[in-house]
Amino acid sequence: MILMKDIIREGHPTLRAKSKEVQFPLSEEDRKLSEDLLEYVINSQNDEMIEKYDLRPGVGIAAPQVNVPKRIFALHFDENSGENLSLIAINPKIVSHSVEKAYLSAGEGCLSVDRPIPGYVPRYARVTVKAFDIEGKEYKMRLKGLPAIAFQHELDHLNGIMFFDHINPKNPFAEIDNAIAIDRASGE
Ligand code: 4LI
Ligand code: NI
Repeated sequence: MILMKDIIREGHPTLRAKSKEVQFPLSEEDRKLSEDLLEYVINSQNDEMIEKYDLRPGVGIAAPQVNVPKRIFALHFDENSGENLSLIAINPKIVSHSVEKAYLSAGEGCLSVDRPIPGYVPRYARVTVKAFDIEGKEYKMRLKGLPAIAFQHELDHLNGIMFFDHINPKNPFAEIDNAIAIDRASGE
């Protein structure tokens, strides 16, 4: 299982690398990695598991964060977050997006960043995405709210981009044109 000690932090070069496409059928290793990533986000939202293994909560984690530069990430939102979505995304892409933007009014956090970095992170408010699951089946879905934000945050990891790269350095809380603020962790 993935623990906090397995997660690389800001400054590690893998977080700035462009991750490689994954080939199908998935190797046993890639399958295990995919399942471990999803298991981490599920466990990280469970109070007993947090306490027992000293996990930091997250809704998303990407393979490069465990020092594997492959295009895989996992997202998990349970009912309490107002969403119900659990996915492994392999070779993911955004096929279309809204003109409207969105940002978390509380800012973004990242399992690979140990300090709070204040500021708005502009994202697309709605995205239509495509990815492959572990069986190699392609799926397509439309996301909004926190899932849309998290998908873009994790996709950025596969391209060596960190959330704070998007923060306005002059004024981290500068108004973002044509954007909606997401206040609750669930969005809307
Ligand atoms: C406990 C159990 C307040 C501060 C509000 C916690 C279950 C921040 C928000 C959670 C913030 C769960 C989250 C992300 C933010 C802040 C991620 C709590 C886990 C809220 C997820 C990837 C950015 C995603 C909304 C600096 C590790 N997650 N909060 N940002 N939650 N969580 N991100 N922002 N301010 N990061 O962090 O998984 S996109 Cl579900
Ligand atoms: Ni992150």
